[in-house]
Amino acid sequence: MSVRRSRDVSLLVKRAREGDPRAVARLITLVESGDELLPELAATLAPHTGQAQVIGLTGSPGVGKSTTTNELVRLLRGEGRRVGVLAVDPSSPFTGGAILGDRVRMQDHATDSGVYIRSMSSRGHLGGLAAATPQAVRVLEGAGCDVVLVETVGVGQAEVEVASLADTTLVLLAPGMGDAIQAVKAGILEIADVFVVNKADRDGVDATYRDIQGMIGLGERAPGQWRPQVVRAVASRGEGIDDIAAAIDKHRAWLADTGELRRRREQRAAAEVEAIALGALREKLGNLRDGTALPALAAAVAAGETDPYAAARQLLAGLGR
Ligand SMILES: Nc1nc2c(ncn2[C@@H]2O[C@H](COP(=O)(O)OP(=O)(O)OP(=O)(O)O)[C@@H](O)[C@H]2O)c(=O)[nH]1
Ligand SMILES: [Mg+2]
Repeated sequence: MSVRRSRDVSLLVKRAREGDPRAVARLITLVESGDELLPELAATLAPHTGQAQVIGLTGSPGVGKSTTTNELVRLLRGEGRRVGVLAVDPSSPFTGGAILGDRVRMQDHATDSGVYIRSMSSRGHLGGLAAATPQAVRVLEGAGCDVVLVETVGVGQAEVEVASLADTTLVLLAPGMGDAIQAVKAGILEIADVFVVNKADRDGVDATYRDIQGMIGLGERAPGQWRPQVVRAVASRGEGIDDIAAAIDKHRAWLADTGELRRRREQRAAAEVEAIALGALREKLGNLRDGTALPALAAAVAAGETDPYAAARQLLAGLGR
């Protein structure tokens, strides 16, 4: 059977580890669609994961995430590192047009076998993108990527969740978009390890830079806590990319020195386990609701034969089965 349609998880993982991009694509498709093979896939990948550096990029539409990603890929490839890129669209239920744009902007690396670029949407995954993305990151790790870059459009809570799966999260801003204020409102300030004021070739860059520094200054930080770095860039000209990389390295060193890296990863794993468990519970509960258990209990409660707490207890007991 062709790799593109294979359901042989061991074979696919083996091929992916050998660098076959079609096997990687197939595995991510399985993740994206919430395939029933996911538990087996996760188990097969587990021994090969936990080492890659995960970097998140988020920010308003058009702020320059893909352009910056493209430049970071170039830099990382120059260092000989294998790179995976996930462009995650939390808003679209299917793979849409924005993704095409990403392909175009990242096509510099289209023929480089050390780079794997993939767009993702939350087509069918039980826990949505927040649950699917970490699995996709694992696929890329399992396929031998040293660094995984995750790009998400900053349009709501989803990107906060997705960005929080990264070791280091970059939040991109651009002059004149009111981004600094928006960032604070959307709770982005809390997830940003590095702010990139992109499009620094435009008017108003100094004001944006000051705004964001001001916002950071207002935040309370215990001694030794990370203070978000602010870097200017003109991604479309490849300017400031070294500074972004330096800020990422600095954050990486801080993560390692303070034990925060491990703490973050464990926190993430906990969230992931919880999301999967909740997804399974919700599904079971849905089955109960559609079945006979809930209607029967509801009738009993409505008739005063039992109380809602006892009924809920019975319903929960039914979930264990
Ligand atoms: N002037 C200027 N334009 C830039 C800069 N960086 C990126 N652009 C342009 O901004 C546009 C959007 O860039 P993208 O990298 O696609 O932005 P994005 O954040 O990935 O966009 P979405 O994925 O659609 O949210 C493109 O036309 C880029 O060429 C920059 O530093 N200065
Ligand atoms: Mg993009």
